[in-house]
Amino acid sequence: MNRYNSLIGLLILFFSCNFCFSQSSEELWLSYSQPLNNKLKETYTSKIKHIQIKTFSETGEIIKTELQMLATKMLDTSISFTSTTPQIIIAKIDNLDSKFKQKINSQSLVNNESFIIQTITVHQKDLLIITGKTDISLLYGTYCFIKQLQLHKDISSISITDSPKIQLRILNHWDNLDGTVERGYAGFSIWDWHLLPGFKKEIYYEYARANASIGINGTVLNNVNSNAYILTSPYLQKVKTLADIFRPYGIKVYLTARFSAPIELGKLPTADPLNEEVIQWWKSKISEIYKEIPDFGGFLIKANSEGQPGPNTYGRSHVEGANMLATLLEPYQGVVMWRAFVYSEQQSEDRAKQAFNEFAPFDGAFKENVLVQVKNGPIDFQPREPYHPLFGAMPKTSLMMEFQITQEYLGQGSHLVFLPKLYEEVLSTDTYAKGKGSTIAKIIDGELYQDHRITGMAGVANIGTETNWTGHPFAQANWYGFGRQAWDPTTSAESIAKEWLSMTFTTDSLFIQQMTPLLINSREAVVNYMTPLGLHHIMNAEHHYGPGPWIANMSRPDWNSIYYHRADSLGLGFDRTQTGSNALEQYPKEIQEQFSNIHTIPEAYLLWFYHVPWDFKMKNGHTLWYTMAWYYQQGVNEVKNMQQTWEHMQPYVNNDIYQDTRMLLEIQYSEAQWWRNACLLYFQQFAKMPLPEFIPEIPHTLDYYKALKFPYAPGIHPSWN
Ligand code: GCV
Repeated sequence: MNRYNSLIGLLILFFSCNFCFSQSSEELWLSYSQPLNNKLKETYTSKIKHIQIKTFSETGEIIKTELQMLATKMLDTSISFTSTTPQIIIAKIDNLDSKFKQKINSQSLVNNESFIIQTITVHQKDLLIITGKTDISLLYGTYCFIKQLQLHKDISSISITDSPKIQLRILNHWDNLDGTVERGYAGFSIWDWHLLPGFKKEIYYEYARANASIGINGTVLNNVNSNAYILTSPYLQKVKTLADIFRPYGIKVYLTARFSAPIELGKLPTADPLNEEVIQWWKSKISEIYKEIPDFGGFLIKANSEGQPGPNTYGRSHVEGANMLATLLEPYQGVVMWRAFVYSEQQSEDRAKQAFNEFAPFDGAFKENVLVQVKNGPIDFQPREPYHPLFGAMPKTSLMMEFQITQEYLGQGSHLVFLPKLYEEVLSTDTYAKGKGSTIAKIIDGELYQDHRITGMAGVANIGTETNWTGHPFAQANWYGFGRQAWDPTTSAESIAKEWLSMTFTTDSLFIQQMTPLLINSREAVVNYMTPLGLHHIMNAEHHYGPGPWIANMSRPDWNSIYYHRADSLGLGFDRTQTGSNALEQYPKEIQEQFSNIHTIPEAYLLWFYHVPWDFKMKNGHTLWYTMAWYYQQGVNEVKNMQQTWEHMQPYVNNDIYQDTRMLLEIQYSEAQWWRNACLLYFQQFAKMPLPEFIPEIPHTLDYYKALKFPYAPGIHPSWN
């Protein structure tokens, strides 16, 4: 019995047992356990009984395992994998019989990951073909086919052709070698460095399976605040084990490389990227890596930011640093993902301007295998930011998107926030870079600048050792959604919500109808109760959880909340127009025109760009103060609505998830009030206006909120109302 046959048995046993006790969310969206009516069960069963898989690779075995799991768990049946009279053939296009091939439009297989699922008629009988150019495309096609069953779609005359629009679809783990996860809210790192390379934990296979099912094809295993030890030979053996596990799932491994590794590991006196010995050190390290991992993806680098070493340390530029590594990786088809999140040691006049100032002048200077990885906004993963002005400003550079899936600033492990809505907002934003309609999606998927050799999207992972992977059960949706939008950045948040809910819980239309708006509205809710109207970075600056608009004592002014909100007796907000830092100047003229008038700027960005008088008349006819209070209250009300909706969801989900989510929503409601109360009391000192009548009486003083300590002991989570 080969490894995969025994794996099939083990996985089925494992999943079935979990299911006997309670529906474990370890299976994520691949539990295949949603209720299914008998008629559909019979229809599906009759159509997938006999399948021929014409590939004998490890990936072929994974496809077989997955289909068998589907049959066992969803249909209470088993599949015979046969070459005689199959109902489904899964084969690479070159291995299809020519009589089948001629019925397939193979031209639409535009790249090595594209697939076609098509029903053809042969001798008056239906035959379903899943095909593509590579084994991985067959795996993607299989997951897509399985999804149709999970969504209870009619598969009788199925015809789907799909290709990823973005080449590198990558998770960034901020996992440290000691097992902790920076900004991780789901336990510890799933990489057990102490037990690797010997122990191949089942979780590694589960991780690969989940990622492959949503098209993620790369993973950066370690934190961007990097430890050079990951590049030592013993660690590379560990990395190799993971790479070997992930390869048949189409997932490449990448590492963050500490720029000063030649000093730390190579004992050189410098890490100057133009120094010959340094270059030789990297050359031999890269050769060592590729000997072990021939398809190693490349390096992700955080340089000269938040204390990380980088080329500037040696008087060299980002380009010199990135290109040195890129030159050495080029013979192996490796890439460098060079982060534009530069947060320098010296405080700048406006932190929001720094990345643009440092990177835009280098447009066209990076080598072809360098991607500049840019966070979605110019500050740092806030609930809402205007888009990063580098998008559209570097037409001769491959820019890669960096989203955060882990909820560092959005309630961490306890708030339900559906992030695909945030991603959608960013991806659909018009940069006007090549006229109207130049969306960010078109920049990062290469549509706008076709000569870009590589396209990419990264998501900072929210995965950890918690049994449900992500801490908050609904945070799974953010991992899922990231994968879907990395595959196709025009995928709507609503369609993702529906898919994820259906695949994870049930396709019941009442459930979907009620839960889809809950997910969709959850993002606006968090903006409203934390940072409405363009406020930003007013959280507690130490752990980034809970409100802290009063924070003024961090070691640097641009870590302080007061630096960002600038509340005073005149008004609120950071003037980034011509009269202030003029960060607005970094945006295209169409945006400048709209945003440089306080009456035409979208109110969602008002306080990001303007210092606005408290009594400024907003579009609703009320003052800024009144309107801001209204948004805070609106955020609280939205969470109450979420709670009320959830109350009715018990029949659709298992009791553990129901109770856990109920409790988490209670915490979220309580903390939405905490944000509202603390921020309003703090800002009221400057506004000197009464709280509007719709704000319930606040039972505590500002000093009470300032003195609160986080985290709270379990069971004594305070109520703020
Ligand atoms: C990995 C923010 C986070 C840091 C993170 C940094 C980055 O500052 O708070 O934890 O470091 O972004 O993206 O590099």
